[in-house]
Amino acid sequence: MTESAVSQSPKKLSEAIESYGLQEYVLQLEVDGLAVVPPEVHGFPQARLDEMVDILLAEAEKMVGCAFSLDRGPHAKVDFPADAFSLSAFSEETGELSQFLIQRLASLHRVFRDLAVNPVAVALIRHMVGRKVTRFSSHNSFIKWQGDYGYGSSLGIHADQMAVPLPWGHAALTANTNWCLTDYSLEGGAFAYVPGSHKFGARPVQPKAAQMAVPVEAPRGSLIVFHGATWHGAFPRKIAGMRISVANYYRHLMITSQEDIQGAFDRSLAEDSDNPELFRELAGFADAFPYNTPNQPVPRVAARTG
Ligand SMILES: O=C(O)CCC(=O)C(=O)O
Ligand SMILES: [Fe+2]
Repeated sequence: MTESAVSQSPKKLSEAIESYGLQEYVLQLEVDGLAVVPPEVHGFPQARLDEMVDILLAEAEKMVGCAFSLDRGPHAKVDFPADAFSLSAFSEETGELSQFLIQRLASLHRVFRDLAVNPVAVALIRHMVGRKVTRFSSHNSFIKWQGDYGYGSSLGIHADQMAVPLPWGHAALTANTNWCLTDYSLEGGAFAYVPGSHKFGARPVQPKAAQMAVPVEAPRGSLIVFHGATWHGAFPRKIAGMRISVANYYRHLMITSQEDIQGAFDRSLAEDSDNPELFRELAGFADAFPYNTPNQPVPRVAARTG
């Protein structure tokens, strides 16, 4: 790793925070470990978020085998594989699952690549992780419908950077965005989180974590940004219809990514985005690690003189 690859540029970072008027969200992230950014601040058009809903509903139908609609959810009864993993696996409880993920969104359609480089989202994430060291981890959609169980009584509370050994520091090792493509309400299965928990420097402890969790109620089009140490999960969706989000998850470059974007993503797609240069950087295409051929200079015998 070269010195320049890890050096920070706080000046440019604070310029980004200032030029987009993000000071109040930075403060919220410091205090609560989470901030909700309204559409007029992040600037990603509602029409393009609605386009995502159409793409995701069509993709859900392809994957599951029945139609999905916002007011009804799946139009047929669906079964999960017996060993299906869900966040409720953090507890011993079992129940009927009512969500799945659509993964690798940046390969699916340009609109998801544009969302991943939204300058406001990236500025806030870089504020927590570091400007030059922020990379993509994964781009997934949470497709959720009515179901009393949800993640069970634990609310699936976890911290995204939980696999990293303690102690954690102030800087986020990972940081996340959840774009609300539909309204978030308590009854509708809102995101759940524990304000200030990013400062606990600890993994969630139950049942305290679920008792302390509050819903993030926000209209569709809102952007939820949160620190990798923030305790969070979701409430069950008690009402008919669907809750859809896009989770664009970011990481420090020394943390492994969820999706193998460096190795298995069609790099030409980066050029078909709002900001190819930023997409390439966040995708880590030019990073020194991981290497798959030796990358260090090797000395050779010097030319012999006489
Ligand atoms: O909305 C949810 O169900 C949880 C989202 C989540 O845990 C995440 O995006 O990391
Ligand atoms: Fe999470």
